[in-house]
Amino acid sequence: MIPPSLFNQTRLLNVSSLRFIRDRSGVAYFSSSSFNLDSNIDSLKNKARAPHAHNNTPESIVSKIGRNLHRQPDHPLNIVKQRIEDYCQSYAMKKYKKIKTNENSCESDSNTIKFQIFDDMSPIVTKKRCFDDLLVKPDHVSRSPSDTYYLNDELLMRTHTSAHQTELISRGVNLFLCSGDCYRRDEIDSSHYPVFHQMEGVKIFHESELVPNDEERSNAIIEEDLKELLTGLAVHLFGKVEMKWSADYFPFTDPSFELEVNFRDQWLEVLGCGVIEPQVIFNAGREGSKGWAFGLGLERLAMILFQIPDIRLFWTDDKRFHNQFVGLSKDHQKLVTFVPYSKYPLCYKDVSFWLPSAGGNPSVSTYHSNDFYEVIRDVAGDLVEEVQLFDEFTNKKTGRTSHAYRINYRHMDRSLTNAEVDEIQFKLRHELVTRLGVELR
Ligand code: FA5
Ligand code: MG
Repeated sequence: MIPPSLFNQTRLLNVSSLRFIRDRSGVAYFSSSSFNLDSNIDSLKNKARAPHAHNNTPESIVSKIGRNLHRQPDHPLNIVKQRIEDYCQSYAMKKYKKIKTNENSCESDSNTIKFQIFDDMSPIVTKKRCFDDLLVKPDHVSRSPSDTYYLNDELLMRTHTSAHQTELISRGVNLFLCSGDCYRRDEIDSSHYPVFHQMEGVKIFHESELVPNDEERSNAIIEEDLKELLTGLAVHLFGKVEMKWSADYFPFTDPSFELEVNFRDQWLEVLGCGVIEPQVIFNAGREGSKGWAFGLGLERLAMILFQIPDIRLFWTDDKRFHNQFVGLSKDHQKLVTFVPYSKYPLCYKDVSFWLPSAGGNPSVSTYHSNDFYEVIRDVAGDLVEEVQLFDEFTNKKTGRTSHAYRINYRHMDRSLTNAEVDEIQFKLRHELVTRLGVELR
């Protein structure tokens, strides 16, 4: 018999790509790829752990591989994912006509009328798919090991679901939604987490939907459709909320936009999107085609939808969190407002240090604040709610720079004792010296 957890996973899969595999106990299941069963999660994790001089992916990150929160029934990320998919399908049914490419073929029928859903593509991708194909310049900061978890010189943990754009477009998929866990060495606060979930949407237009030989008008049609879909989605999810479109920049789209939604009196960026650069489509082997793409942050949307105040909560095992969402993966209308079950006291500690200097030159430093955040995550995990740089100065005589940070500690499920936090802070100070070479002040 298929265990319930696996049944739930297989139930969500795209039937066309099912295949038969066998797990370690000899029980056979259907799977859409080799990545959604425990044994394959293990092999992904082992791949991520393989020693390499440029592997900068710590165990705290590797342990998140295969959690697949976006596919767990009744998890808020799964609920929001399903609601988006539902909305997009109904938009497609209304708006996109079936297109016959020629009299004898209805090849594009299934592609254009419904979004194809992908939600179990491997989070380990090549540098080519994640950056090169998307025209991210070789020296762009998003590629640097201070921002990205590398496994070796070729493979990395995907930093965005856009890493699947050229692969899927090259396979001839013209309308798709692709969700998955993404990994970034990022700052620490209530709306950033090093592992988060995105949903990519892509539509490649058929030439009959555009204006022949008129790039400007064709791009206007693409842009209008993109914004209509996404504005409609925001209204569908949230009803009346304050939102604003702004111009943005991505190397793989032009023009590019971001959408922000007002959440608890702050603007929260929920998505990036734009008209796909012709060169990206060329890289996918589909020269001359045109389309749009978007990337949604599923945590941010779920935070707004359910009023979840802290991004760390998505990873908790606490029943007081999960019980509040029971049944919602099936019931797409029901609205739930998350009721915080606790707000345990905050405990903050400050740390200040001189940055390490490079090659004996005090005014040049190898230090990157993302390295600092990573050490904090390794030592204190989810106990850290927020880290703020509150003082920075350079000593004119020595040329050395000092940083002072405030670290807010708070457990989501219980109170922390002062002694407990002191011990973590002590360990942290030690690790900062040994791993980053800073001089504590
Ligand atoms: C991207 O990742 C682009 N790939 C989006 C895109 C796709 C643009 C297709 C154009 C076409 P950005 O870095 O802004 O863009 O991230 C998109 C969304 O992911 C953000 O709006 C935010 O909602 C979410 N996000 C990004 N970083 C984090 C993080 N550390 N924690 C939680 N959510 C995050
Ligand atoms: Mg952005």
